[in-house]
Amino acid sequence: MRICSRKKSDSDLGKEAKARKHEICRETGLCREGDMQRMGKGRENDNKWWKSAVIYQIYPRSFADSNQDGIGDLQGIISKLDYLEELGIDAIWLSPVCKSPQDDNGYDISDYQDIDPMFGTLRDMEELIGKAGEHHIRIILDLVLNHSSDEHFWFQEAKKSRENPYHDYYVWRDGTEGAPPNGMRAAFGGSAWEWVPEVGQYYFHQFSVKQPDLNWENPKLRQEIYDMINWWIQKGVGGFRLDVIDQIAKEPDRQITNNGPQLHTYLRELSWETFQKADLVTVGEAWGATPELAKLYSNPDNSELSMVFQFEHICLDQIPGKEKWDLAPLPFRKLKEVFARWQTQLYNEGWNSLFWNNHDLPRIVSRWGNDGEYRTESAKMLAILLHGMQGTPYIYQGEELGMTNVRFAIEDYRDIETLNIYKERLEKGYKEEEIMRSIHAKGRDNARTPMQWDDGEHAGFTRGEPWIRVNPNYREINAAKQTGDAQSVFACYQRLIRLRKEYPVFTDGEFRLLLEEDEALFAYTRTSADTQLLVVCNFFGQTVRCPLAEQTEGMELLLCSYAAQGQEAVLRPYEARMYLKN
Ligand code: TEU
Ligand code: CA
Repeated sequence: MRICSRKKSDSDLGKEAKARKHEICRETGLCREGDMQRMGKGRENDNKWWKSAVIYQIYPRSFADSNQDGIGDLQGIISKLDYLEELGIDAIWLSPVCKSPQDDNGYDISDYQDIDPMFGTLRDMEELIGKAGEHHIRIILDLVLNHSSDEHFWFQEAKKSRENPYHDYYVWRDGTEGAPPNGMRAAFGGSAWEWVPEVGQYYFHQFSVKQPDLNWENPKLRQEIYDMINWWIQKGVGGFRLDVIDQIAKEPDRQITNNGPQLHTYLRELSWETFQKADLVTVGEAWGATPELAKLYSNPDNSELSMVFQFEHICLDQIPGKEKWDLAPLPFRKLKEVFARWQTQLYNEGWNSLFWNNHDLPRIVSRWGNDGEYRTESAKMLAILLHGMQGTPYIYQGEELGMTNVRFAIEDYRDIETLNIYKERLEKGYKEEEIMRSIHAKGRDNARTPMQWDDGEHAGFTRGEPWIRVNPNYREINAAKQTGDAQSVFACYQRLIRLRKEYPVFTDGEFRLLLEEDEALFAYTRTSADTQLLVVCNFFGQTVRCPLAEQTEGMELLLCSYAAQGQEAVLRPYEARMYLKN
């Protein structure tokens, strides 16, 4: 059989024997309980490397193009390792590079154990892991385990007949054409059910129709996944990001998508069979996480994951019952409340991830900052605010330069979600300007325009025709202009990364929110033993009085978002200051 017989080393075979033994244990339910008890004892995560690490996310197709076909690739990343080492990051999270028809830019995988030719070969991946290691950088892969591509061998088989051994790898329901099992909708628009006449059934897909959901209830499917992950661990990767992990335990009959009842049982088994065998970082994408749930996911006993990406600070402006495209003002006081709650609740009981951006989100400087007059100051302010908190910070490519959103015409967008929503909303009668306003504010392509390396053609990303247009502001905003400049956004990120290595208070200090009621300032302290960090940020475009002037007396000013020194008693527009008492 294709999947089982190839690409396996001798040591994999030993693991398989062990895995088969586990399979029997799982069926009897005996040994797993013992495993769980053993795992529940320690605080294995207390001194992990990833607690003081900073992780950089690369969206490979938009990072650097080595062969001038207009699409970024693995050799392109290898050519930029010096830049990343200069920035100081510890690990790279790579968005998916496995074989894929690219319906959703690689989040639709057709072979988990091969690289898409668009990005290079398996040899290139091995070279990247090795060379990154020489730069003290680990490689974190993106595991898409909720669904595969419909072009995956498993699905090709699964849709042949109900008796096919792979049929049960996916989620099927009987029905008649035109009458889906229920009214569930897919995240990218349309029904979540797709009819396959050959088998007389519908398959379930939470994302595009080319992303059929995998059936985690099937132990055979789970075992295939563990074998695949262990194969990557043996290649020397530093960890994994787990795509929409809170959706794997879906129960469509009860209309449950995320946080299904079996979720944490699956995660503990997954972790036990794979991640716990090595010293890895694992981060699950969990849109539906609350601090309570995050404590389960990131329990210090290491039974599940290192941490999750939660989105409460991102979804603040989401109107209940509406879509993300329905724009509403950003609530500043709520932002403080949400960060403070996560910082406080996970202290000693879990671990936070810290991020403003990823490949699905608009650029933070265009959202909470000011991407015009105060672009540099506000980009630095947002960096200082986030990197002073407890957790593992993530930087999304270009964030370290203060890259901004774009305002393209619809023809220039490439993202499946954007194109679908444009069509859907036009049909529903929305005005074109209104739809475009939403896309400009929230569209995922804001994050996906090519990395701005220099002021040459296509920003130095490619000499070919880029797969998506470059942001026209690249002559002003680019890496070449910032790397040698001590006042740049880049230099600020570089400094923040170094500070985290230098002072343990960044990793372990206890968080306390100050000036809770203030309408313009976000301020907090981090305290451990005899060290205290104090961060104060003006989130708006007006100069305000700083009520903390007394408290900062005698403290060392570590970092400020302005080049020129200001007055102690006031904060200029988007001014952030970070102080230390040692
Ligand atoms: O995203 C999950 C997800 O639900 C949203 O981020 C989604 O992309 C959209 O913004 C909802 O409005 C993950 C990946 O990060 C994303 O790129 C993939 O498209 C998606 O899963 C499917 O794999
Ligand atoms: Ca290329």
